[in-house]
Order: sequence, then C-alpha cells, then structure tokens
Amino acid sequence: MPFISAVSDANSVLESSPTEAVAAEARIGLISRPRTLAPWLFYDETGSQLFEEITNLPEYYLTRAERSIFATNADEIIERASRVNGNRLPPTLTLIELGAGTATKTGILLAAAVCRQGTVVYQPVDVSVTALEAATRNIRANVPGVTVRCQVADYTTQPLPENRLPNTRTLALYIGSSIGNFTPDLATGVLRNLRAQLLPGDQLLLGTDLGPGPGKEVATVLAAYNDAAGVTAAFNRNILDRLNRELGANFNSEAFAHRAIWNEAESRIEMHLASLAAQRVRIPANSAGDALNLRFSPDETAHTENSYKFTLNRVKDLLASASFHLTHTWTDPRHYFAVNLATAI
Ligand code: AVJ
Repeated sequence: MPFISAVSDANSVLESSPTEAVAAEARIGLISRPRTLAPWLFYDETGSQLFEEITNLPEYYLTRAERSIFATNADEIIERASRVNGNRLPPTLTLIELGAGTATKTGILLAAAVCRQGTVVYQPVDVSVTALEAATRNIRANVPGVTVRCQVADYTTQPLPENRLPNTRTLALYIGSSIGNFTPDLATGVLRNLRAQLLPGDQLLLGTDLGPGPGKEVATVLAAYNDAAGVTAAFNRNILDRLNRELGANFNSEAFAHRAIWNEAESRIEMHLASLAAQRVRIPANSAGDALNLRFSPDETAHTENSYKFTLNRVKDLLASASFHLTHTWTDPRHYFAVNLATAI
C-alpha cells in the first residue's frame, strides 16, 4: 500500500513519496514468482481516468447496479443507519467514505441524509489529492447542505478522522466493491482497521459484487473485465506505462496482452499481463535498490488484480470477522450487486 501522509506533514511526504512506494512495490512484485503488480498501482492520473471510463462501459455493470440500488433505497439506507434501539434521541449521521475517488455515487446518499437531518458532514478519505478535489467540487456543486472535510490517507493502514461531535454516529461508506481487491485475510484486516476507529453502534455500508449464480452468468462477470472497446486492457497496461513514466523503466506495454480469467475456486476475477514474446525490461537503480534486469519468457505473466465476487453468507462472515453485524442487504432486481449495512458491535 502506498503511504502518503496528511498534506500538513511535509517531512513524511518527502520521506515516503508516491514514487518511492511505487519503486518498492514494483521491485518486490516483479522479482516474485509468479510476478505480481499490486492493483493500487493502477490509479495514477491516467489510470484513474481510465477507471472512470470503465465505470461507463456497457459491460461494466457494477457501477450502474450499485447506483440503481442507491437511487431506489437511499432513504431507507439512511433511515436504517440512523435507527436506534430504545428511546434515545436519533443520532445525526456523519458520513466517512473510504477510497472516495470522485464520489460520483455518494451524492445520492448524501442528499438522502440532508433530507433527513438538514445538514450533513461528509469526510472523504483517499490517497489521491486530485480525486479528493474532484469529489469536493462534485458534492459542493450538486448537494447543498453538505460540509465536506477531505482527508488524504491510505485507509487500509492509517487512522480516519476522529473529530466526532456529541450525539453523532459515523456511517462509514466502503462502496464500489473495492473490498474485492483484497484476499480474505487482507479484507478482514482492512475492516478491522476501520472497526478499531468506530464506536459500537456506528454503521458500515459495504458494496460487494456478487458471484455468478442463477441469472448471473460467468460470461457476464468476465465481460465486465474484458470489454469490447479495450478500455480495461488499456487500464491494465497503464501499470507498465506508469513504471516507465515514474521509474524510467522501458516496458513496451503493447508487447503484453491483457488477460482476465474467472478463478472458480477462489470466486474471483484475476487480471494478468502476459508477455507476448521473450523480452527484456530494465528498471534503472532507484530508492528501492539497484537496477533490475528482467527477462520475460513468452507467455510469462504478471498478476495485477484480484476482484473477489461474494455470496451473502460470505459477506456476513467477512463482516463478523471484523466485529460488524450484518443487519440488511439491498440488491438490484437481477441480483448482480449487493449493498450491505452492518453495525459495529
Ligand atoms: C474498483 C476494485 C472495484 O475490481 O471491479 C475495474 C477495479 N478492475 N476493472 C473492480 C477494476 C478492472 C474495480 N474495483
């Protein structure tokens, strides 16, 4: 995971700039067998733009399905998240979003919260300053009544904002099936890091893509990662271009094929980059170590992403493993995607 400290802490930024984290990650991943490149490397400026494009592709149903769930159920989601047992005053929600990106879907939930409570504090957390700027602009322009407080942080390891007002409850949003990028152990770790910063009664809204089943073909899931226009392929190859730009590597990204496969045993889509020929790549010496001379044999791969697909039982167990109790799940009519509300216990 990249470490980017809060903007105010200039020393930490210098000690651990994004490019240093990229250099370390690339070295560790590319000398491993099988070779790997962590999915957070996708999201430089170009990659974030390509991801935005992916969310609009006809094959990429995830974003549309989740947005439709929000559009249909936002009031109920906010009402349930605000619900109390006993006769205490209903709390005011503060919404914190992990990996907010440009917050395009969040506006629907924020509008529902403003409707219920008049105003709402929204705290997007992301490693990307540009994404947070876009999120702030987007929400300020479209949802009156929201106070936006950004935080630059890696939510998987770093603390969340904790300037809690009296009689407020945190609703943490972790949407878009971002949790799907983590293996089960790491996913539990991410949710435990979040849980450690919440109080009992705080809420988590978790978006999860669902696995193939009745009415959802493996082919449908695969197509979402293998679009006809080749945007996902460009997104995948951009990792190599990024290593060229930031580390001075000399990958020919066109000499690698985008490959997406369904791993049934692990219930996940895997993305790989497969070398189309025997080729050599050099990464000059950098903060992470000496120059690297890599040899790829024909068809040798680098594993760039896992995207886990869930069952509702699996969601329940994952939440329980981090001391959250699943209280409600909303799905779209085709049962492609699930939005899950859980209470911190
Ligand atoms: C942002 C992690 C949810 O796994 O579907 C999109 C990223 N990768 N196309 C996903 C992604 C390829 C996406 N997540």
